[in-house]
Amino acid sequence: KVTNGSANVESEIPAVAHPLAQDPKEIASNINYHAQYSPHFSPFKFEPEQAYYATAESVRDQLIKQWNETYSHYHKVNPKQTYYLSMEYLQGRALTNAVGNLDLRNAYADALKQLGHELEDVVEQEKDAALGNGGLGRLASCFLDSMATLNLPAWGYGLRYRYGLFKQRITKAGQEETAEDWLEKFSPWEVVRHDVVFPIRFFGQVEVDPSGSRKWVGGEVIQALAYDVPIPGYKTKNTNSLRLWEAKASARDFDLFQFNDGQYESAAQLHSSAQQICAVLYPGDATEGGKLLRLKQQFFLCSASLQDIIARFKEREDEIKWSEFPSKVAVQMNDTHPTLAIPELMRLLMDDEALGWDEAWDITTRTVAYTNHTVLPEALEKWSQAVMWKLLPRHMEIITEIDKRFITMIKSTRPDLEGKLPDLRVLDNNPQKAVVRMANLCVVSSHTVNGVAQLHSDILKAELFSDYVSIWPIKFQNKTNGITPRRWLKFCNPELSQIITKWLKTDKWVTNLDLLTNLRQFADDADLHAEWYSAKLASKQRLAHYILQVTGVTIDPNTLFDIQVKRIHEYKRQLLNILGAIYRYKKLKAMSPEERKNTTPRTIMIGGKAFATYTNAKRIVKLVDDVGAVVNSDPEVNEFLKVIFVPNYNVSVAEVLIPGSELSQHISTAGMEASGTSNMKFALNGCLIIGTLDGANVEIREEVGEENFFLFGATADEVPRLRKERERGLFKPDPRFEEAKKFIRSGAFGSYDYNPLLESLEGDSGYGRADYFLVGHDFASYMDAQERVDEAYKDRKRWTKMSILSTAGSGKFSSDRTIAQYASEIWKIQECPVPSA
Ligand code: GL9
Repeated sequence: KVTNGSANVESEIPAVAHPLAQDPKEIASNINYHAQYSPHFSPFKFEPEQAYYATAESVRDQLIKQWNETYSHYHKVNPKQTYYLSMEYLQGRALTNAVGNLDLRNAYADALKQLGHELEDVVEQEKDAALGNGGLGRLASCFLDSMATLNLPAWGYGLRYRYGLFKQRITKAGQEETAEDWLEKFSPWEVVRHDVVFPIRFFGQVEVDPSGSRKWVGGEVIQALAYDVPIPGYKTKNTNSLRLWEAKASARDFDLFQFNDGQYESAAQLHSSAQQICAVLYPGDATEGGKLLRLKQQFFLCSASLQDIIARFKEREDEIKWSEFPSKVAVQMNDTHPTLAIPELMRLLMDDEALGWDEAWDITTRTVAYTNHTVLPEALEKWSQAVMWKLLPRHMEIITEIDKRFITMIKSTRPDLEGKLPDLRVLDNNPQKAVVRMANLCVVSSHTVNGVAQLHSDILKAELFSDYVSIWPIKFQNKTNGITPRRWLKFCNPELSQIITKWLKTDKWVTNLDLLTNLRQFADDADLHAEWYSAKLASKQRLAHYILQVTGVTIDPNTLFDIQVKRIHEYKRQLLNILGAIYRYKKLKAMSPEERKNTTPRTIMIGGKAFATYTNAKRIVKLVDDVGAVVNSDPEVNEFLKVIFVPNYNVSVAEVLIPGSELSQHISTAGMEASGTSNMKFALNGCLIIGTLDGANVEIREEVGEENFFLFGATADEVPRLRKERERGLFKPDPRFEEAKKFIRSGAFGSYDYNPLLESLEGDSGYGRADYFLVGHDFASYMDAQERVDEAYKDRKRWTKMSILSTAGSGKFSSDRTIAQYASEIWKIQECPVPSA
């Protein structure tokens, strides 16, 4: 018998590698093989950590086989392929997802049992790959899963950051950030490709030869080295790649002479400059700082990816016809971060492949498409022209030419828009601060521009991009976001998944999520209600256990679990949530013990990371934690209310929180959240939403039915008028709102200085924009909606029915649907399934 602590010393299971083992016994041998022959640790130890690495390597063998077959199949068929360019991927953990998609979960669980381990404990050893900030990065990861599952020939391209998103700790001072070392040991999910290396130039100058052709020379040249991460589809052979670039200097750049001369730093100067490029994930979400480095990162991604794409195009054509490039290549830019793909493709076509401007422009504009993910003005990227001329002189020439030609086109075809040219141009030549407007460059150069939810796409067309719409009416589309039902239901909530499969008499919903509508016919069935309720309770217990582990606070699974998890941002209005909680606490305090018994007991959980220099966001984190400390230790009311700040929210924490939630808050100021995607995850897991008519909430409410959605707040078209009225002092606050603020001022939650937060609501700060996010305006309708929640929760039958209908109405929000629409309406690519043997 194997004991936990040595797999290969006492084991009766031989160490044999069966790369494609299906049978638990063979899989166990295979895991054993890796424990012995890929000895990253002493082979005499087989604790969960070693078991994790050996298991991951065994799974990787399975993936590599499929991966090679996929690559050679695509190579043979040579279909049009999509290349998804993104500065962010929030992959989370890979093991559960990989064994699930390979349909080997039970076999691996059995195998590990034979080796003395539980799969559940082993998967916990894996660190999250957090190469992204939030929704935008997680969307990219859901898209990769769907592209592989739909057998689409597609690649993800990104950067291999040494340190991903920071780890958040909550201390007396509030949020503290530390580096998250996801590569501390190593990642078994990446394969370094020493044969895939491209030179990336920075700085330098443009040289013109006698024939007049231009070339970018000089400066510094750094190497981009590929690391590939296999992306398995669900129950399909197709296994695509996420190719992450790492920056390296070559040996040639190491000055041995200088080094021997004792000049260690200058000898390795390019090495250290290379190391900086992929050192950290840019914190994103509208920030200053590290600008040049960020621009270098963006160019590094674009240049390496396009060189790779062009190399593959050339390799697969017998005779190179550049005009066919757009029928083999679709490039999708995930927000404006990879905009430099546009001038870089132009440069490669003109300067390296000797094409003329018109031909290169035609190819580029038929190849690239752009997704916009936000209308927040501070997030619309603008790069200093001066910095760009220095770092990328040839690209600035090209961008200037694009700008010039756009002006000429407007003057000759749309003289009515001439007056608007200063806003529509790519270059903003304001002498104080001349910049390149990346969104404008994207719109001018892309064949398609899309928003990420219907409301957001409508706002783009009516406001941000309205004049462009009049120039190119068919360029603009909507692609409502989606989430992968594999990670976000089947794997994270196996209890509920089994119930769904049982009642639908099929598990086809996993790849055809619309089938969930068939649950509607059972929405009143008492047996389903009993099963549904007990699955939810089990998930709540698991969540309560997790909360106890990470915060030391005991929460009661019989209370209403109310969750808001997302990046901390004023527009997302965590402040509205906590003010509501404060009012609830105050009211509970004023009640008699008898009265309290008639209330709906709640556990409010709030989690999310605040960007390190976003002080108001950090104050919100501190306030939530302070309120929790007071409420949770108040014996008079803590049976009826608890407030928890959930630390270090990330993908794997979400996988515990979402199945265990009953109410979730998506309460952004209308018009500001482009889509939101966690709203979809909660709804899919039978959680009800309290929310505004913003982003994808609008569509979720349509799908689940308005009676199953707790709606409140101003609508997007009312917001501008309300802001004006607020500034003119026409706003009459609800007394409950005043009471909650007063309670904070009274010092009830400690002596921390909350005045800046309160002032942001009241407008006597230097902002000049009183309560820009309309927390005060929406407070009354928010509290009314919360009362409707309390009432609904008292009736378990009613609540369970609403919960079932919520899941039943979530079919539309599968990323399979989203990706199928991108494939047919933007990329024009077809599936390319790898034949089975
Ligand atoms: C975002 C939007 O804010 C979200 O509403 C949207 O759901 C996602 C995906 O389309 O994109 N845009 C954006 O910059 N972020 C988003 O989440 N920010 C981060 O990812 C931090």
